[in-house]
Amino acid sequence: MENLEELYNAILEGRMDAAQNITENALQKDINPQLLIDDHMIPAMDEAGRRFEAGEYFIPEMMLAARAMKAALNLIRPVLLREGAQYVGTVVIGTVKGDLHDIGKNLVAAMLEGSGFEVKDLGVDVAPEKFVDTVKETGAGIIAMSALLTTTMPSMKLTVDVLKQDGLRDKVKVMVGGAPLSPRYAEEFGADGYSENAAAAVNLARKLVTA
Ligand code: B1M
Repeated sequence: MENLEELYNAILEGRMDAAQNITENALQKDINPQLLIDDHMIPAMDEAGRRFEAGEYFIPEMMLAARAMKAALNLIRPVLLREGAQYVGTVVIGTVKGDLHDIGKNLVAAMLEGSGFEVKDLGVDVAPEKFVDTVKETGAGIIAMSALLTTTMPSMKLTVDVLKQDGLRDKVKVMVGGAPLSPRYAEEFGADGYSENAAAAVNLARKLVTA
């Protein structure tokens, strides 16, 4: 059995090669990828955030941790895709304007793809108009927005406003997530749903396409 505690340490300490090796070995041994993500990888990023807040970590340490996390996630993504289902709908996803955090968004995108959604991933720092223009181009039924900073959350409401201005609000569902958000905040600015994590985001997207 792989020492999965080492995966936590490798990500927290920003050791990308070690994080990749442990993940590869674990996948070869058929260890559930969701367990790797939920029990080892996300807790490592949470601890990096705690250390940052406590002044024990600075931006370079956070960037190294993020790099190790992304490298391990890149190995897991194809496994999530292989377990995919039939096409259920198209989602336009991105991290909102001013925000560069993309690990949670990438996780949500990969799990949506693995569940049969076609995903148009616009990356990070996505302006409200860009979300809406992409909906017009693709005919997507859902916009999925991620924010990790309290200062960037208002961009989500601006996207809803642009949808309204363009007469598209009743044709497109809006779902949101990210650590500083809450169901109440999402409801207040007019989103159709909030989810706390990637698995819940898949369930929500499935509900929204049939609503
Ligand atoms: Co930043 N950062 N960061 N950071 N960073 C946080 C978010 C912070 C909480 C750290 C802290 O102080 N404890 C804090 C925000 C405080 C606040 O606003 N309340 C913070 C700050 C302050 C900053 C800077 C401003 C620091 C500075 O420059 N002074 C700066 C901002 C840059 C910018 O965006 N403009 C900054 C920069 C960075 C790095 C670049 C170094 C790096 C990001 C690298 C990258 O993403 N490529 C980074 C990191 C790594 C973090 C922490 C440590 C980890 C984030 C992460 O990846 N978590 C973070 C602390 C923390 O969150 N514990 C922190 C793992 C990921 C799987 O979880 O993204 O929450 P998460 O996603 C979850 C759920 O939220 C949910 O599902 C996922 C799990 O399944 N989810 C969705 C997310 N999106 C969803 C969408 C959905 C549904 C669910 O539907 C659409």
